[in-house]
Amino acid sequence: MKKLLILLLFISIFLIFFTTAIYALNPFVTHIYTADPSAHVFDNRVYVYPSHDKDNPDFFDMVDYHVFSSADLKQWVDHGVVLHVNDVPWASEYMWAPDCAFKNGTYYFYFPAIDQSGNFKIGVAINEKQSPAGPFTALNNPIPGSSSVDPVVFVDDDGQAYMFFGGQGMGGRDDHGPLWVKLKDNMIEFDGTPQEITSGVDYWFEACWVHKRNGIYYLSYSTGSNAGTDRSEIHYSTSTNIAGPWTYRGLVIGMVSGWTNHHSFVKYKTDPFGNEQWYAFYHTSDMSGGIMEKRSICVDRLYYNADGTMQTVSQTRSGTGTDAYSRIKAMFFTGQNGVQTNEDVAGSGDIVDIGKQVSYIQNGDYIYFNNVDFGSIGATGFQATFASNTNGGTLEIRNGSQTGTKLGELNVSNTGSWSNWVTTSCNLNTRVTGKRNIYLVFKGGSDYLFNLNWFKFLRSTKIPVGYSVGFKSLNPNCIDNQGNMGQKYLCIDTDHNRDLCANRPAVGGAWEKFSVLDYNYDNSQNNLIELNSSNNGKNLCSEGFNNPINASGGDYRETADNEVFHWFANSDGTISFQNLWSRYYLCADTWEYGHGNNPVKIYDNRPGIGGIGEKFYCEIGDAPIGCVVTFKSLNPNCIDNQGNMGTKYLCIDTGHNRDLCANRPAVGGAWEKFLVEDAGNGYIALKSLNNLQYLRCNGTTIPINANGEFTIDSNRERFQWRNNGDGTVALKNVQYNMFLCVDTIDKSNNPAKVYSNRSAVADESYSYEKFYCQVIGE
Ligand code: FUB
Repeated sequence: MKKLLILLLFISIFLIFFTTAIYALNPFVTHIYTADPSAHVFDNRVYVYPSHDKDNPDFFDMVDYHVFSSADLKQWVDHGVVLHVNDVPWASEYMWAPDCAFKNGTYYFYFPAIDQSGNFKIGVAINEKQSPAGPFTALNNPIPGSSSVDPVVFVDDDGQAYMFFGGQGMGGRDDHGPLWVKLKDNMIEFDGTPQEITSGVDYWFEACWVHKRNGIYYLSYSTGSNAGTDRSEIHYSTSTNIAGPWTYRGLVIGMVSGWTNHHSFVKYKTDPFGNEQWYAFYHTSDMSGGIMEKRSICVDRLYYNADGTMQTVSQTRSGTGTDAYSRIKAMFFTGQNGVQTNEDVAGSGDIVDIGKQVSYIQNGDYIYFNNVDFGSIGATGFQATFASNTNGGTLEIRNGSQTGTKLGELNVSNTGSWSNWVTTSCNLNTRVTGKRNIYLVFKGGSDYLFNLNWFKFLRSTKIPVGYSVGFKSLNPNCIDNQGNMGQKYLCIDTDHNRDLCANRPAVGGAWEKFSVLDYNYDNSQNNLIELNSSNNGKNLCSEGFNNPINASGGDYRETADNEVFHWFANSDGTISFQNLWSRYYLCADTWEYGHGNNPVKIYDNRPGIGGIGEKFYCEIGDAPIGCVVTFKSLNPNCIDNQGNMGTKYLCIDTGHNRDLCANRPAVGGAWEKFLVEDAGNGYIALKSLNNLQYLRCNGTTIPINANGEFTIDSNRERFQWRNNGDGTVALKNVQYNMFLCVDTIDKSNNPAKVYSNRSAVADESYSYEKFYCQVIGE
């Protein structure tokens, strides 16, 4: 048994490390062509089951399927080929849009293909090992009675599964509507004869998707050319009964760059307010320059109106966010000035060799990428792959705009030809953290300068000496002094004995700040540091095996007797610490060690979370400078200018007096957009994109937005951005030394003001108001 467990562990590790990691940016799969994404949440991850378009297709002659999964919709794993036509006894070709369903402890993979007699049928392949990532074993025969394409399987709340399928194009009949049928409990047979939906599905062509929300069934589908458009759109209908009748509702996803359109919708996790988050998966032909049979899958947010109707999906390039540390294919910029992307990538070098290159770059041109996520440890380097047959030029990396702060520059020289690709790196001038809009600005002579294939940032392996940081353990089994288990923040409260892993509202919030001191005062070349608590001015020490960090009533060593830690930057953006003297790793107590609610200890080489040392997520409070953001107050008692109470968005309408916390349909919606500007010395200013005025507070009694008291640039007010460590931020006005907050009921319906240390939000322990800041993509 033990051997079996070890084998399974080894296989799991193998699967984790030997699958391809890819990152979001639309399209979010760029190493192969993919289409027709069916997304589902299984085991708290999102799994996507797409078609696999060929690099050199002959119409849609696809032969196999890959599966992709992600826990954050940013970082994706390609689980490889999960089913090939050669392994399907009855199929001969055309492996089209698939889907997957879970029932009876088994994952069922449904796919259409052309059988030996040249007709489309729908097949089932099974994974009985409880793995939604496949691989799947095909049954010997297609589902009896099946025909046509695009099967989707919807399992209702009562466990009954239904298949919707069909298409008017190849494999279907010109005049028919979507087909649907119950599946037997065995999930591999129809329970009856498929029925046709004949009304309420206007413009239907193919590509059904069925989902349910608040008791309403949604049937969405591609229109082909039936809606009179050049290319397919996704429309939808609703019903209170899975059997219909269906009511046509209209457009939900507009045309994409190829003729086909095929999609799915999925609910995944909630935002910090507990609101559901819905996502739309679809495909475009952007990467192939519009070739119909070479498509790539994308994901964007999906929003509903209050009456349950769906808003049209905004198709963005930034998708769910771009990871700074993966290869970002240059052609997928958010926007550009001057460049072209009409040449396929070809040649030799370390390149992403499908899709287009950024070419015909001239002096002064630029491309930019919104919402690039650098995480909290940040980047200190940049890398790019380019080719040039001229004298090259310079690639400037700028923050927020084409004239924003220069973060670094890469000198690009002649590589011998326009298709001889060379990869080069440079250091950044500063550590770049948080989410940024990144501009790549090209400078040089009068020739074309160079072609760009991909770039990425290099994660800092240096410790953030001089920064004030907080640490959150990734260990989910940490027990705090209240006996609560979960991921906790590191803190060292002298008043308690078991606070190392508590969520203590210590100095400035839910997490304790430590100043990172360089042990050898040599710019941390050796990665040795001391951590000085901003709470009590003491240094973190651990005292060796089995002794808690903070035992014996404040038995801290004074700064003169510091403990020194070795900082390890893990490749996944976390860090681990090793005590230089004892050689033990810092870790938080875990349940399985059975120490009965013990405080944090130092263990010797304990296989903590994901390795030898325990992993900590290091948080550097940092504003997303250059990004456009919105703020929603977590204060449930905010009253707007209509007298309505609830959590509200921040806005500064000069036309009204009490709009700071109103849900005002301002620029672009119910919320106001602010540009985060760098105001120097680590401070920011917030500029409203509504009226181009700066957010100002004017002290304790004057409301933010009274009497048009806004002034521009020279009088902008500076705020300190504060990362609360729980997904929220607070804003401190540094002129008045007070936190921004919106009015509460106990303040007699006044407009928003800046109060000092006010117990705003329901939780009275906070002395500042929390805002949920959303960084807007494009
Ligand atoms: O991928 C092949 C076909 O293209 C699908 O089955 C259709 O829905 C269309 O997307």
